[in-house]
Amino acid sequence: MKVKKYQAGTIHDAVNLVKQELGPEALILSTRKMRAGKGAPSYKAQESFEIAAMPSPSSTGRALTDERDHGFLDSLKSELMSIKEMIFLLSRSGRLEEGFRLNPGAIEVYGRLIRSGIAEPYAQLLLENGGAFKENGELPSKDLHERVFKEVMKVIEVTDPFSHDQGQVISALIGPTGVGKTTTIAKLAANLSLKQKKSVGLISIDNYRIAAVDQLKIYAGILGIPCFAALNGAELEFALSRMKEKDVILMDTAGHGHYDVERIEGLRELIGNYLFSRRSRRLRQSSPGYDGRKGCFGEVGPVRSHLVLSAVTNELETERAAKNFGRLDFSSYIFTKTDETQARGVIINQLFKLRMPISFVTTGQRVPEDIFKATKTGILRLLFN
Ligand SMILES: Nc1nc2c(ncn2[C@@H]2O[C@H](COP(=O)(O)OP(=O)(O)OP(=O)(O)O)[C@@H](O)[C@H]2O)c(=O)[nH]1
Ligand SMILES: [Mg+2]
Repeated sequence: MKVKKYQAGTIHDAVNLVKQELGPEALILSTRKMRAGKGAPSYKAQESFEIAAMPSPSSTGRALTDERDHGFLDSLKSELMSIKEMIFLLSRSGRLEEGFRLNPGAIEVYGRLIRSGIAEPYAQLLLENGGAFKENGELPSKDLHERVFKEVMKVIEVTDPFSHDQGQVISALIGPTGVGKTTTIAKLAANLSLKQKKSVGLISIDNYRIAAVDQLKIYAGILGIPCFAALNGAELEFALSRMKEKDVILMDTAGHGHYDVERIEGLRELIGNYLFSRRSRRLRQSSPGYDGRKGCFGEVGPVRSHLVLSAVTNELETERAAKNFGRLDFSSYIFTKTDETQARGVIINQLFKLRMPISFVTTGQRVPEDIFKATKTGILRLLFN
């Protein structure tokens, strides 16, 4: 495959040259700025831009003969950018245009961020913070990639709700309907009891679907752990008191449409007194029965809630869900269904909207395999591999 170089006074003109000669499917290998006089042709402009590109293999007429060809092409394509994509990015880069003029290599990194599903304003911010547009700096593309990845890592915080050794841990999974709360509880219960050898109990407080309790009871039966249904305050208190000795109690809650504020409030009435709450801690301090050390009322608790969000939900809905479920003072995000999309940037977009640690990420329907404890590098891999 033949690589050709194109030079012009502006990045747009260089792109147009590639497009005219190699067509919109051409693949861009590199972009760089050249200073006038140093091997650059004598354009009127003081600097010029060079793009190395090659025709798309599918347009050359050469048949892709074997699997290796396809594999090579796939990996190449995921690294490179087509001329169509570059034109698209340039046309939408707005205030970044000047930045791309200073450092054309940044376009490749920007393309990678956008392809991962990170929204444009956040992608721009990450590039800026990574130093892509410093006056004096035309960073080699590899360095810039690394610096921008570091910026992405700075946005990610992680936590493990079950790691600390402060007595019983009670976790409630909350979130919109169908995001995978019950399945995630089953995965967590299996991993905690079978791998980490902790004693685990389950409580279902789904009072909207009869089948919901059965779904959880089936998992509990397989694992040989107790499971209680609690549809009101008294039943919840009973369930919690029966499992006082357990290391971990996992609470499954009914999925609520995130616009259904009334039902979210209903759930808060049920578990609110047990909830660990950062926000209302000060307000509660003087209330009778409040244990300031634990951060909740009563003998049991605190219950920490974790918001389950699907990676296939769009950015706006995810933000609204986080806002409305914020009434339940969640302590972390759990992102599910990351296997159902390749643009997982919704995770980063949500962190920009509301910074909160991520505890777990799920990657498929298999119980208990398809889950991993959130780590910065694990999430970075998920986003860019
Ligand atoms: N592809 C994929 N599917 C998942 C994942 N997690 C859960 N699911 C599937 O999503 C569907 C809904 O899962 P549930 O666990 O019942 O979801 P829920 O949030 O408890 O649903 P409600 O209780 O009705 O609100 C099931 O078909 C699960 O197998 C995941 O990580 N990837
Ligand atoms: Mg459920």
